[in-house]
Amino acid sequence: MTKKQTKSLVAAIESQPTAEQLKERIIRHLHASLGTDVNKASAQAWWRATCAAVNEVVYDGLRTTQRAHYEQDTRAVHYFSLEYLMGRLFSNNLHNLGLYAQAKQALSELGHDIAELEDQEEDMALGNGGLGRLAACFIDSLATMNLPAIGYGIHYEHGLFQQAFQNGRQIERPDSWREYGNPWEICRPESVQEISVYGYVETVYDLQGQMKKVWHPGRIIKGVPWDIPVVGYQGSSVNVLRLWESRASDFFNWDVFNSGGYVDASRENIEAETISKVLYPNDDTDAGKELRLIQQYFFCSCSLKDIIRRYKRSHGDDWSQFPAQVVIQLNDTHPAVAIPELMRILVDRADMQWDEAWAICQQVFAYTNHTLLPEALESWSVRLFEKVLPRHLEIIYEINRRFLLEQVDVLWPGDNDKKRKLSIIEEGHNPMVRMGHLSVVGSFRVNGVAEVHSKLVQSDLFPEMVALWPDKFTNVTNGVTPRRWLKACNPRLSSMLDRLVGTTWPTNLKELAKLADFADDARVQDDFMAIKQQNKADLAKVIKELTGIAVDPSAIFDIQIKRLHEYKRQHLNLLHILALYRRILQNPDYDMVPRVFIFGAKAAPGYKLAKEIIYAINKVGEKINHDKRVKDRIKVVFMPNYRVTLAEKMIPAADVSEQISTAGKEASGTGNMKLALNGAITVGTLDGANIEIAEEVGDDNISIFGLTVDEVKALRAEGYDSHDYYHQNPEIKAVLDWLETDYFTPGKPGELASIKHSLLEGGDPYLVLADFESYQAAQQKIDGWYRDQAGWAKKAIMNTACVGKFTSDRSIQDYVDRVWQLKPCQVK
Ligand code: T68
Repeated sequence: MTKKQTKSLVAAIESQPTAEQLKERIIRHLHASLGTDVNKASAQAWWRATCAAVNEVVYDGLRTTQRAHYEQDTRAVHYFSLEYLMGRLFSNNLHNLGLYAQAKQALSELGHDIAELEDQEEDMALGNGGLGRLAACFIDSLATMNLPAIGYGIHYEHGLFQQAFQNGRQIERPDSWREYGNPWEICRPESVQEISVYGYVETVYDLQGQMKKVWHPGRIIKGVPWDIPVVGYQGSSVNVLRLWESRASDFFNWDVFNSGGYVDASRENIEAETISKVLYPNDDTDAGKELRLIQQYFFCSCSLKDIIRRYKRSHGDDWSQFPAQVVIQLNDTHPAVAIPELMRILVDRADMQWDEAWAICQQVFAYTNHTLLPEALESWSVRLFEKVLPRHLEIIYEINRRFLLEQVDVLWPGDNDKKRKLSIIEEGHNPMVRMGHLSVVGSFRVNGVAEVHSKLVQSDLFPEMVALWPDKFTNVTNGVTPRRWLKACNPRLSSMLDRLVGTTWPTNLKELAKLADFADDARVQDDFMAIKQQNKADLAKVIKELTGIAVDPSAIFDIQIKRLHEYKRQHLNLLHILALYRRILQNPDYDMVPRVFIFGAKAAPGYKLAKEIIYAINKVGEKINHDKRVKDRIKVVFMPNYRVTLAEKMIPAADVSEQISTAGKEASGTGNMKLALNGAITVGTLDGANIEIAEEVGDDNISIFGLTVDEVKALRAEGYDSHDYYHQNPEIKAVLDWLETDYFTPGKPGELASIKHSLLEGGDPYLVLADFESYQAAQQKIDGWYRDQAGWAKKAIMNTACVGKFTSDRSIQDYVDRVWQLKPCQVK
């Protein structure tokens, strides 16, 4: 082949395929990869063949990116997260590659509707909620911004459970997202790692009389990496998400066999394959289970070894450049065990002095806090830690000993209270390892995820740590990727934006501000409302299919989508619905704009009250939806199996966004950002990122209610008694008493009583009754606003125009500036 021919071949490979070329590739893959034919291929086969055709482009980008990173020996961020809530990748990859239109045309010429093929894909639901989805948005932004990055996590066989309703109650079914394989992942047997757990530690002395610790593991487990290419927008970089699958190690079987009696002793221990079997379905509680600790250690150890292998390829045994090349972001404390693991590798395996090793650790790790809820703060029983990771416990003790001696005792000499409070080990009958403390001590930077949250992390959670290291703490407000959460999910609005503000907004979301100039323009208002109307009509069809409930797209679509939790207060929403219903029954002509209240939420399977709230919403909905007297002024819909794919259909159709957590409890929220971006008006408390959304959109364009963080604290301090509200507000009393009757559960009185009890005898820990009246007023405001359609359109437009700050690209840039100190790497 001549030089010229080679050049043109490379150009052909690298250039974007046309619709015609895509068609050829799809058919080729139908034959050569799927072993089927156009006449008999199923929709699934067509989808897979299209994925394979797309992957030809993806893999090109992957190779080029990896070569560029290797040749330029770039500093990279390593995002450690136990969760990635990716959703579907098909249309996302097509959009980011700029191939959506071509693929749509190619498939249509082949007789297939692209939307139908999209439905062939299972959601990749390897996460619970906000934290996992944030990780997915971040890796999208990292690739788009050409930043060298790799995401590390677990290749769960079963992601978050699938939810169905049986007589209104949540039932869970296992999720099997890759039962028949997944076209996006690549197995990398050449990068398998082995990790150890259990066993005991022996103290030995070498020939120089130096003491050494030798860990004799009880079990060795193999970690097999699966790579998911992460395609940046507009064909920039293609980074990787590397997920570890656990397998039994061949080596281990012989070891155990040879050690005789050990087999019996270890029988109770966790089987290797179990480790990556299933995602823990708790989004905000710490279960403290052995398998969970092993999951955390398994992926941290595999990932660290992977990072070190790659580092050594360029730097051999010279560790001096390690902190310059590697930064590791801990997504909450879940991967905090990486800190003692890196210490173990450096001290025990690389024979480094403690001080030198610790200096490296403290330059490499950074920690993001996502919650202040006490029940979500991770701590592990020392006894369990010792059983699973005996050497790591010793290392944690040593980290703690030095920390208390060299830091705490220097600032507060002889102050044992301070030591007790700051110790990584919580003393007591059952001593615990506090993972938050470990994360702060072992990191060079700690951030919260919204301004108010970061302040509370500093003032309420770690005030003494701030005194020790004031510069360690910072804020990075969360963001969402506008590629998935506007461009791909809301094509109608996207085209309108392209026309009005230009086409660069997907990578420069502040451009949306130009839309504000059109907020008073009657034509633009009409177009905006017409698009919303069409999106609502689309959602109405989905609602009908999934629930059988007919809803009118001209009603207000009022949406609350998030995990079910008392602090998120879906039951506050429910009480408001009940109050409206009661008003209608008392006054048949009650004047309100018709509203469809739409919920989407999974409850953790073991969270009883959350499940009761789902049941109550379903039962109240059944009654109201069938009550002729309501005359369709209220509909209540609970969408089953809420997940990323459903969010993509609901968010573009929302008029009202419910963000009603108790102030101080929601670290940030990200659904609030997605909904505002798509022109929904927020009914919200001054909590998390709601505060920053309010700052951006202005008071006229958001309906704020409820106690502030300071007022919540003051009310608690003076002694909150929810009974006062029950007795003083007849509407509250009536709706709570209603829940105790059999009105919504004929023949079964008391079935919904647990909500009332939690709000009265239970003390109403999330101040639902305290905020009720103010919530009603905020909802009344919405009703008034909606009556003026032009006024509403303006508010909706202003929401889209003003939330450019909340792109995850800005969050990532903040991490780059405040934490990672990374440079982009131009790939092409
Ligand atoms: C969420 N946290 C925050 N946790 O609740 C939300 N927890 O305010 C914030 O916007 C989001 O993180 C992103 O910062 C979670 O989603 C979990 O999912 C979780 C999972 C396991 C254990 C504890």
